[in-house]
Amino acid sequence: MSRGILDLDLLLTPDELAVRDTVRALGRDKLLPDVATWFEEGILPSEIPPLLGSHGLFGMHLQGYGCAGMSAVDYGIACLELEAIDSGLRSLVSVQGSLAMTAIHKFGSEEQKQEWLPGMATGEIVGCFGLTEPDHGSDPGSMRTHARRDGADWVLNGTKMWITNGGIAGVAVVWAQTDEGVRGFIVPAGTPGFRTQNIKHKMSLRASITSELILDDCRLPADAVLPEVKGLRGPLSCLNEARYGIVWGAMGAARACFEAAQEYAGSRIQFGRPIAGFQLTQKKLADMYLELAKGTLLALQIGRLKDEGKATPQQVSLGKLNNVREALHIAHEARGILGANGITLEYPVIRHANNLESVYTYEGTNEIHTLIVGQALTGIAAYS
Ligand code: TGC
Ligand code: FAD
Repeated sequence: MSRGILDLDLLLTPDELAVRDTVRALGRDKLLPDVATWFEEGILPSEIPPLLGSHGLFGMHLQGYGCAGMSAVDYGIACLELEAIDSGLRSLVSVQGSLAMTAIHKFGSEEQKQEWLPGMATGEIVGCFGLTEPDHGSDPGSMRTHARRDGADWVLNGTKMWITNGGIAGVAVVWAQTDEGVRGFIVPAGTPGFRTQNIKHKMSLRASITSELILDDCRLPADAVLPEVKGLRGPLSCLNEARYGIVWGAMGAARACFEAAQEYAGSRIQFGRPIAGFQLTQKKLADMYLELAKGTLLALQIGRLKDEGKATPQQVSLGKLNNVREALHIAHEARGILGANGITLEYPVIRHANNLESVYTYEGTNEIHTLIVGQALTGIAAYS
């Protein structure tokens, strides 16, 4: 959040402002200086997970097992500040904390929690979350990956696609069809029959590793299954947590683009005056600020509801739908204001704009969240 016309800082407590300042300083000092290079080279340096872990950013809203036990609003603010640097960094935190750790925390046995969560909280172990498949994205209920019993063991076969952190993960949470419905499995890296392959040639989310997970007669012991959930409700309830982080995070990317455009417009002279002095530029900046402020208020409202235990999946969908769509508009407008400079990595705008194309699609596409909101408004499901 930034002061701006509305002075939204007034809505935050001193503790929340302290979280904001800590993560903002981490981003400014340790991440921003190199993030464009990571994006250009398509890498995520191995020291980043432990760095973020040392700041308590993994599973920061979870209780116990080395997690920071912070509020939903604290977590949202951290997502915003990280995504103001790069969506790939927020993705790392979302997938680690809100998807992989949350699945184990919510649905794992005590032994599974003790074994995996402390190392994931420090970032020593990276986790990934395999739901999407090559032929089943928006409709994960049709997944083909399956697990069958063989004595006490489970044997998994199938392919997961577009999996953030896959190639660097020490552990994968993989969702598979079974005779009892969809179940979650903990698959340690190095398990025979399990391998990953990184996806190349991405033009978006380049400072993030995205991979295919291949399970070929991958044999797991009986205690690899998450015991506390059966059915699609399992993965979908983890998605609520990660989608919530995106509601805030998207406003971070939007803020970075808005600030870059505002500053550029003030210093770029054309026709003898700053381009900020043209009415057309002012309309763009006014509209961008308006959507940034409205989206941040939406995120805060959902966060406050979440901290009261009242946030619904439909509210989170409303936030993801609006904030990612508007962040993408803001990024596109900012890119235009920067003229030719808008297409280079010397400025953050094209990087954010490209990243937001992924954010628009993952964690439920723009269309899927539209349909979730449509169903909430009409009572009629229109997915199929
Ligand atoms: P449907 O019949 O509606 O529901 C099946 C069961 O799930 C329950 N449920 C939910 N539970 C908790 N939270 C939610 N948001 C839930 N939505 C549904 C539902 O109550 C039911 O439970 P039960 O016990 O009655 O069986 O399922 P459907 O097959 O019709 O699907 C509905 C739809 C389309 C909304 C759902 O499939 C969906 O959300 N699709 C989008 C898939 C998606 O978002 N994938 C994301 C993959 S992970 C990712 O992208 C990570 S990106 C990296 C990063 O975050 O940075
Ligand atoms: P599709 O489902 O094939 O959709 C294609 C188009 O059709 C979209 O516009 C969609 O909105 C539209 N469409 C589909 N169904 C309907 C409908 N009923 N009505 C109207 N329109 C519809 N997945 C994971 O499991 N784990 C991860 O860590 C992960 N990380 C990702 C990282 C990146 C960088 C990306 C790009 C994706 C990641 N994903 C991950 C996958 C992501 O969740 C899926 O891409 C997403 O759910 C959409 O699936 P799809 O790409 O197969 O598109």
